[in-house]
Amino acid sequence: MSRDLYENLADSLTKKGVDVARVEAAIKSFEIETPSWGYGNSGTRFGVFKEPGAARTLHERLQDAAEVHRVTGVCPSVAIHIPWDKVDDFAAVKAEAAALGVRIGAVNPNVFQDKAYKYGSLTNVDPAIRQKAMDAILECVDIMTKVDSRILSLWFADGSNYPGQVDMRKRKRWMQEALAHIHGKLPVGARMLVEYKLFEPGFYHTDICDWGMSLVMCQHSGANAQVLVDLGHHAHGVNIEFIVASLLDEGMLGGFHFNNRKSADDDLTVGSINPFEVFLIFVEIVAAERSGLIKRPIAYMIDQSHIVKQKIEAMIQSVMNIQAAYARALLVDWKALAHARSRNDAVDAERVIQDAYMTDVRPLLEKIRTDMGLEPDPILAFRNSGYLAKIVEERKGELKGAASWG
Ligand code: PSV
Ligand code: MN
Repeated sequence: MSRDLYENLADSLTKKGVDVARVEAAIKSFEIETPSWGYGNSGTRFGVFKEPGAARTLHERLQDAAEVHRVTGVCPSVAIHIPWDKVDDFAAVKAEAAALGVRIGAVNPNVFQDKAYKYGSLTNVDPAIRQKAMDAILECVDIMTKVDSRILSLWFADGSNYPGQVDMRKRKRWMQEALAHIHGKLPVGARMLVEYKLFEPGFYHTDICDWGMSLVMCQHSGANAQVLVDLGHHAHGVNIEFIVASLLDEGMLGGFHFNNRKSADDDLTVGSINPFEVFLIFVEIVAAERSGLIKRPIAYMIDQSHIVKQKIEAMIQSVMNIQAAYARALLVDWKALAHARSRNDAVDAERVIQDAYMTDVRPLLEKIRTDMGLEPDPILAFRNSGYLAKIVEERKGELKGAASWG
């Protein structure tokens, strides 16, 4: 890192009235959760593509997550997906994670892969299958207690493909009754986050298709239910930052699944296609923070399974992109923005936003990492560590009973 670049940046930011020490402290305490399923082999609808060294078990997935945390310093928690990460002894998993320097974050019940769920889980027309899904989710609630997780993260593939195929209103009732029941079983201090997705695998309708439906479900459930925004789950052109602002205003933004879409639910690296959108989302979050609107921590989680990029590198790159977006949002000149808005001066308002967005925050982030005892470039730190060569060597062959995406 060039110290000069940092000094110049800090100088010019201070001149603009930015409290650089505060910005640095905010970035240092900003944590991002990585997903266990991002470290194992995954695929497209057309097949699973195996990557040398890809994690085969929860144990190996935790090791990889710990490596991401080691080089970034800001990823101390790992989301798990059940049954992909199902093991016999979750108390041991908690201890193992702690020994690796991480902890278990959100628990995600998978009620979409078992053949029984072909026509839905909690909204299946068959009460026995609805019960099966309920049992699977309550098992996850149990696991939360064992691993000390505070978040149950819910996504449902439930939907239909043809007009007339299902009774949509009945299914809405089944879903809201089930979610309210689950809410009642949450461990003390825990929250459930309800994710929406506009389509896939249902192409005619999805039971929880958008943030409005998620919000309705949360409102029917109770005080510990909030909406989860997955950046990949919107139609083209949807203004996600407005959704974020609205949910923040309602106190209903629970968390994110970060990724980037180009065409559909592509799982691309967050900020790879539209970094400006990620920045604008953080502008809304920082604005809400400044207004004291955020009463419960927002869960910042990545939801990406990479095939084209090396999985661990892609995860590190995602973390860096999120940090950069947040750092830039912290540089917005709020006074100037308020002034421009009060005069209906759209040109000046946009200039304020652009000014923050165009700032090269890399020297700032590098300096922060150095302060934290890290290498300034986490990707290079990973590449130079020899970790990848080691896991490629160690993880040869399939493991019996190792569940995964593929
Ligand atoms: C569904 O597309 C989703 O976004 C949900 O969050 C799942 O849990 C995750 O992806 C699994 O890949
Ligand atoms: Mn998701």
